[in-house]
Amino acid sequence: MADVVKISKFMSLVLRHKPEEIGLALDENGWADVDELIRLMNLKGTSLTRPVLEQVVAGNDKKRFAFSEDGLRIRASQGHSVDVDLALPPSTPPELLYHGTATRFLDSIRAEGLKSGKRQHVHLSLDIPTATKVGQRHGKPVILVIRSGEMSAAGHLFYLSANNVWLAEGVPLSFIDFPAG
Ligand code: HQG
Repeated sequence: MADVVKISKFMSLVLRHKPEEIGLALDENGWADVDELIRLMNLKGTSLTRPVLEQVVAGNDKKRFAFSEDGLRIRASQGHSVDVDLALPPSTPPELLYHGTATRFLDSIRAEGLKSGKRQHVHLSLDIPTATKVGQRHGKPVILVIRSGEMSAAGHLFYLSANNVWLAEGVPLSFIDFPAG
């Protein structure tokens, strides 16, 4: 099992951030050829076969990766820093979404809103427990409430990733509710 987690982490690196690490080509929509991925991962010392890859994709806790319909290509469903166009259609978000962050970022967020930083999008969660886990990765977690319905009505676009993460290009301050105190 540990191997599966290790492979998944390496796949996140190459499919979201550094395909060049193994010499992999991503197309403009972020897809990689499955056989090529397997070949190059093996060349870099990660033993990977199609059945193991299928296990990594199906068993992944956050469903981070998806195969194309014909099963010939694979991509990360969100989280990219490389410039790819996931070609997701804009979707109408629920009235509220949540962003988990760490207290140490609050001053900056209060000054400029949520920025996507190195990634292509700001990631928003459907519920508070998920947002709390996201925030915990950075320090003491704090949950911001995003008035996404209002923001969408004001013309800002939202996208829903294949693994149910809401994505926005940024979140202006006026749509963020900070916790009291
Ligand atoms: C913060 C994981 C200062 C932002 C998760 C966050 C997610 C600002 C950090 C996915 C800021 C960026 C993404 C501003 C935003 N000033 N800090 N103006 N605006 N920030 O890791 O959302 O496990 O790039 O609050 O589950 O934490 O990898 O984004 O704390 O879906 O699949 O800057 O990664 O998924 O951190 O996480 P990140 P994130 P995986």
